[in-house]
Amino acid sequence: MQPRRSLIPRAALPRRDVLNIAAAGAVGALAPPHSAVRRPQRAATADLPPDPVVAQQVRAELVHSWEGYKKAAWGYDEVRPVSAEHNDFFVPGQTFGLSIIEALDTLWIMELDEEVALAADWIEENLDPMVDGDVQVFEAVIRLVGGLLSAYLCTGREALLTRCRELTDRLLPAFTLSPTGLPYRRVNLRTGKVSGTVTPLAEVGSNILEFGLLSQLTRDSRYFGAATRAYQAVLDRRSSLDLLGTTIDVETGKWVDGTSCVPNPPVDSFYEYLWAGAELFGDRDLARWYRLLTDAVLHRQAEQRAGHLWFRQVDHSSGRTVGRVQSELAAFYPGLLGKGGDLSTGKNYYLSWTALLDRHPLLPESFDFSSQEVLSPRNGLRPEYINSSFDLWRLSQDAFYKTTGYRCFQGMRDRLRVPGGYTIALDVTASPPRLGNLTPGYWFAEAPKYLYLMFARSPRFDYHTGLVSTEGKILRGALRT
Ligand code: DMJ
Repeated sequence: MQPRRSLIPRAALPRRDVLNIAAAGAVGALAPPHSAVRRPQRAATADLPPDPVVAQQVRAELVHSWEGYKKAAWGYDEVRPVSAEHNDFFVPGQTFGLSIIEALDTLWIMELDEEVALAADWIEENLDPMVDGDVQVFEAVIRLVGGLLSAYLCTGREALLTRCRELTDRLLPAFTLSPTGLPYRRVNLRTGKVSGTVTPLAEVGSNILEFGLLSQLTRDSRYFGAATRAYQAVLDRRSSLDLLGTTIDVETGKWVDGTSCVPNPPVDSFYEYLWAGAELFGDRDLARWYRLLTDAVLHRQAEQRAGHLWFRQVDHSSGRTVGRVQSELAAFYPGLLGKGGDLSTGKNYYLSWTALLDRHPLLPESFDFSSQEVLSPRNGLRPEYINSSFDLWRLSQDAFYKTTGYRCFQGMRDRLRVPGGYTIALDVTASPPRLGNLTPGYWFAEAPKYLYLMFARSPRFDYHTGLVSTEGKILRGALRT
């Protein structure tokens, strides 16, 4: 059976009680009609092996990097695969077993059940939610809280939900101690002391999925309440153009950097979570806010350059152009635009990234779209382009997105695979690319999972209602028998 689309309606959504988990998940609407868009010069379906072959290739590569992590860094946050060392992601000298938490639902989707058990056992026995150190709230939410939630949904192991709640309770002071409701950037998990008064937008508003779901599962509305208060505080501070800035002071509530840089970081997932929160909880306010802000971005920031669509940076009050930089992380936005109802625009933006991929088989971290100059030649083994391939394929069933997603994967496999796993690159403009020495935790959570889901037609994922977070964590649609 073909997977079906799952999108929120553009306008009215039924208001649902976030604590009513049975009701959540039923929201969905038809996609907008398929619109014709420019197609690239290059043949779309050439060189694509049969789906099961690609699925097995992707699974084998995930296993290769997972084995590299296990061998050199088991129990630590991240592996340095070239030197066979480990990296502490959150707090120097402390571990959260980040890669284990990031990988768990990917291992489960790939039916690597012995590895799933190993990972879940480690978490249950070793994860300390009261580490004496300052953790970045945003990263802890999307990676750890989200990872533990999806681990619970995939395995049904109650202890994983308990750990998740313990950890989230330690993060909550970042929200509850704030006079505006905008979260502080960091919190000490042991003492509850907060720090970091200037917070980027993505860090303010990338928690509603995890907190809302936790509220549903525990019947404790404090988490969802904290997330919605933060959103409301931001929306109250939008400009007359309906644009938002980049960073905000959580104590004064004033913008520190008033540039609207959507879809670049550090604002990217703020917008993603408005759409996804509306989808997951059927929340009308979130749907309305997503539409309002996205219309302003499309109106004020979209720009055609040499036949390609990009998004410039503008002052959020005046609309004046202040930059034409595009970060690789913005490559998630084609998929979001599609899911939010702007499929034709999403496809066009995807084609811009695909043209860049033709020139750089490993996408550079950032470039100037007016001069085409590469500003940062790094490649962080990032998932954003493949994330959009997955989203747009789910919406359209168009094989073009499989072909191009696979091409991106080949670019990584041919250049970033090392005996100890997969690594970031320091310079993709060098030939061969100059390699770094890190497998970021998100590698285990995202790109291989999106690719596998596209090609494997997994019986463990509900392709109609399935919903993943910004970190690729499966928060709805894990099919457990
Ligand atoms: C991931 O942690 C998430 O996708 C986040 O939203 C953005 N950055 C990384 C991947 O690049």
